[in-house]
Amino acid sequence: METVIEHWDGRVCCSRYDAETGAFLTVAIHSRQLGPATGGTRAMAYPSRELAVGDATRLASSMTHKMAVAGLPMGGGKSVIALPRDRREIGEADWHRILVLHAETLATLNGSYWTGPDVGTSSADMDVLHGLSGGYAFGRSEAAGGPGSSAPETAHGVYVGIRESAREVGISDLAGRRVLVQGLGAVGMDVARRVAADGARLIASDIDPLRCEVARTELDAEIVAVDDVVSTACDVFVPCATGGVIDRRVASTLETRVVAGSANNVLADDAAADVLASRGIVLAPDFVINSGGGIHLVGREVLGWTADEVSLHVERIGRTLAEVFERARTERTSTDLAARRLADDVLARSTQSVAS
Ligand code: NAI
Ligand code: PHE
Ligand code: K
Repeated sequence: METVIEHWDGRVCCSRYDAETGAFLTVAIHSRQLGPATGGTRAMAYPSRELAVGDATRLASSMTHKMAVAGLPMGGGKSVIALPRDRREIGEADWHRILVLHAETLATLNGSYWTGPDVGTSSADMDVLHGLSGGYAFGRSEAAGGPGSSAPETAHGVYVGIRESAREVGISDLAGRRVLVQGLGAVGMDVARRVAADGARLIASDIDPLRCEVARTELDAEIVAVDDVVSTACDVFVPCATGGVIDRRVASTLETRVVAGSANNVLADDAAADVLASRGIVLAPDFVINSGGGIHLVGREVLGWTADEVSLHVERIGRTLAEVFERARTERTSTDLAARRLADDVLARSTQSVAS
């Protein structure tokens, strides 16, 4: 049988199953060429273990690109905890047991990989993982001596990236523009507030009606049903929910000029980026525009930066995107490929390849 690993150029992928909770845990280390691998722990239900491993490996590769393009001295990795049911339906005791098992793997990897928060995990979970693993978790709560959530700096970077991407299609001011935010979570709601403050006409969607209600009453957002998002016309589409939103078919019908959001692996297939490019839709590559959270975690915890220094680095996402767009123009490629080439150049220049 052909497996997902056959299509992956990473270094380590290890999984374990826990019969007691039904959790299937995977850690993927894609590269350590620039430094120890890092990437968050994602906990959610998956239709199959194969899909969970596929998500871990793809997301780990993306982390390698994210760290390289952001100029951070870290490699790429990711953890996926495939749960037997929705995260909200996992009891406290089971969840704690799952964290204990994950921490055991982190301790075994002994610093080759550092985790952090992602979909389905929080700063409080990082407090537990840090304590039980021997310190291999970024993003602990401030109460536990950590730098707190990565979401605000991720949102900051996405906002900077939206502005730069809009400029690329000739939109210098968001006032009066239709900005569609998919997913009103920690990042999406923050981005929605920022664009609303600029006078954008906010359109929003979430599977959680309470979050929609907040956006409607506080930000005057027009709410669209979850299934109608990709067929709703807008100037800027901001995917901040899960990945895999834009496949070849969606890319060929999307009514927008810009795609710029935080969702990791927003493209569902290899053709989607080319289809967007052929239609003149500017895509801000996910691993560039959503790097603010990684800059916050690695900046504060590895490089000793202050919050202000983190903020300054996050502002640079705008210039990096401008460089990606320029490269896509001159090399006649999609912005996604241009950004990958930028990452590959950084990796090729690095000489610290012994541990890779
Ligand atoms: P979150 O879990 O706080 O928010 C996600 C939101 O999306 C929730 O409100 C959820 O109800 C909603 N949602 C889920 N499926 C949906 C659907 N089909 N349609 C509409 N809404 C849907 O997560 P967070 O932290 O805001 O992250 C959002 C995305 O950004 C994720 O893909 C994450 O991987 C990515 N990201 C987050 C970073 C961070 O620092 N928090 C950093 C880099 C990427
Ligand atoms: N999970 C987030 C991301 O995908 C934040 C994160 C960055 C977590 C780096 C760990 C390490 O960017
Ligand atoms: K989270």
